[in-house]
Amino acid sequence: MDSLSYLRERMDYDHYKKLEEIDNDFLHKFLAKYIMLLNPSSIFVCSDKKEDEEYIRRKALEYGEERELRQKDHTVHFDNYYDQARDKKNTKILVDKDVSLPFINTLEREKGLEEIHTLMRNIMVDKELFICFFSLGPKNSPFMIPAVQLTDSAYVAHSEFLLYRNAYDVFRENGRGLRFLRFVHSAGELDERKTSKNLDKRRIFLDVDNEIGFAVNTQYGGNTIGLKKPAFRMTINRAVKEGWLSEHMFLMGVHGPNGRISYFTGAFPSMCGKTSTCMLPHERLVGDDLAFIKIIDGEARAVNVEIGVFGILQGVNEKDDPIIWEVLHSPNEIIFSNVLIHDGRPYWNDMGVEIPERGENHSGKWWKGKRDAEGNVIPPAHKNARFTARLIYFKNLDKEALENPKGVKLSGMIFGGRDADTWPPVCESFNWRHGVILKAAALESETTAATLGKEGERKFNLMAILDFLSVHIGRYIENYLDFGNKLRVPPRIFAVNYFLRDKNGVFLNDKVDKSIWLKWMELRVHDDVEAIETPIGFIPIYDDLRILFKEVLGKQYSKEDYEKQFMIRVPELLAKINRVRNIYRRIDNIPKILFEELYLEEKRLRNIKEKFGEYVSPFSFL
Ligand code: SPV
Ligand code: MN
Repeated sequence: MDSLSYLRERMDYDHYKKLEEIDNDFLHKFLAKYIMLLNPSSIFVCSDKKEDEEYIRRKALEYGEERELRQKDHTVHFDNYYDQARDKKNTKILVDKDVSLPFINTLEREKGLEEIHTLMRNIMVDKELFICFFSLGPKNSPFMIPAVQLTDSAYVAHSEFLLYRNAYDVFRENGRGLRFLRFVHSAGELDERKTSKNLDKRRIFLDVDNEIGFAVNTQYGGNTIGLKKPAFRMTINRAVKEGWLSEHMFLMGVHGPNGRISYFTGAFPSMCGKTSTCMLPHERLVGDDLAFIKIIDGEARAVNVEIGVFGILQGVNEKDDPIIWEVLHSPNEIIFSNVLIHDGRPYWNDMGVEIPERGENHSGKWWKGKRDAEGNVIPPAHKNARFTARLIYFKNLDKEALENPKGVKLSGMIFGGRDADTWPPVCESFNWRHGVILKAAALESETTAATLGKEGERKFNLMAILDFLSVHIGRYIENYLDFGNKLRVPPRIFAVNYFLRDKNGVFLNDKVDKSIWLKWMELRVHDDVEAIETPIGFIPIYDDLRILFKEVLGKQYSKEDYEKQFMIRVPELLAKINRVRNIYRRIDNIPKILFEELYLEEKRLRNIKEKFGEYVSPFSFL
């Protein structure tokens, strides 16, 4: 039987019709194959019509994956207690036989497909399958990548309606020959709380070469929302093949003097200040998680891949995060996940208001002091509790930048991690290749609650992308180096560190200081201020920061603070170079430039150590 006839047999005519109208045999074959395998009891095909989206929302409630809250259009979703973050261990990139890639959890394609198909066979017999069409990047633009999602989770489909542009029209109007990504997800059997039950059989397998991703027996968004992190593995692969960049980065506009706006991307590992930076109330938000960067007319231009936010709640409070706070407290369509619910209202840790001592959370019925099976006290909300919301709700959204099919001109790229003792708060690289190697490819960060596993360990995390890397690391770096060479003027590359501490473990900066570093970087990309040359790059001049602290925050910035923060810590910097070099030395096919740049920086550091000692005041360089 041909695919269309099979599809006709399996679903109501209205839904079949929506598929038939798409002139793409490859799509029909794919759908027929997986419908046969998953064997759902019913099928719903989503077009871009509002009523289809409403149907999904209704189903999320009806099937109990979401519940209504007191505020209209607010819902809560719970993931299983042990399904609260990305599962790195069970996420695998499917590869050809005998291929192994450094840092990447791989599995031979044939074996992976067999395992996942076995797990998925008949998994939807008593479930409804949703088929949805979305786009990564703005539609009708050089950035657009269409995708189709199959899922039995109305929560996952609902999340995607908040996070991505509908693209059924793209499939219908340009179906013939259309190249698109494919995702197949099943939450698997659910328990009485409607959370995935068979976590021992949780698998996230990504066949990057064939651009198809699978997730099974999990609901957590980072595993299941196909267009988010599963797609990211595929777009990294495409980008490297095609000579552009697909990055784990926010995108934002920073206001400069005289109405000027300059755009920056920022790469930070999860929970290291990425969201709080791009959400700064006086700047312009474009995206908070994923960016595509391409060369258009010799310029680096960037877009947000998404149109929504799957953001962290922990620590979000009215004072520090006024914009997010307002979004969360208005009648917007929002999904809260893994928060505490009391009296129909959501609560999360460190939100700056009194948190009730009982309610319901990711562990079920909850009371203060409750312990889990391992004996750990369960906090009110999970550390990785999140909200899902559209960007249009955010007051500081740069709507034009979000929608511009040509993206925005990129002036600077920022890299930052959680680092207690090595990097200064802000530093500009000497040039593209210095930045790519020493700020981006040498990025390290302490682990956080965004992934399962131990927290607080310093880990190598180049470009904050290591969790998602799907190609050989050497090729990935080489693509970056080449990208800069093709640009008329490459974006400046900066490193920031919001987590520097003194010997007693006390943070050396305030949470709000990050706006100053942004303003300084904005001035630097236009050469409006000079800077101090150090062995690791350019750092700010004290007087420029003093003025910015006064103007932007109304704060006195003392020379003592500046000196402590911008001290060049030679032993720590040298140790870092050693760590990073040792990592790359063990890998084949790393561009030579990487070792050259590390060597040069090491030499510069040794020179100043001889001249000024181990801890060098920024004033010494004047
Ligand atoms: C991250 O952890 O980097 C996130 C959330 O953006 S997740 O979707 O889980 O990846
Ligand atoms: Mn992310």
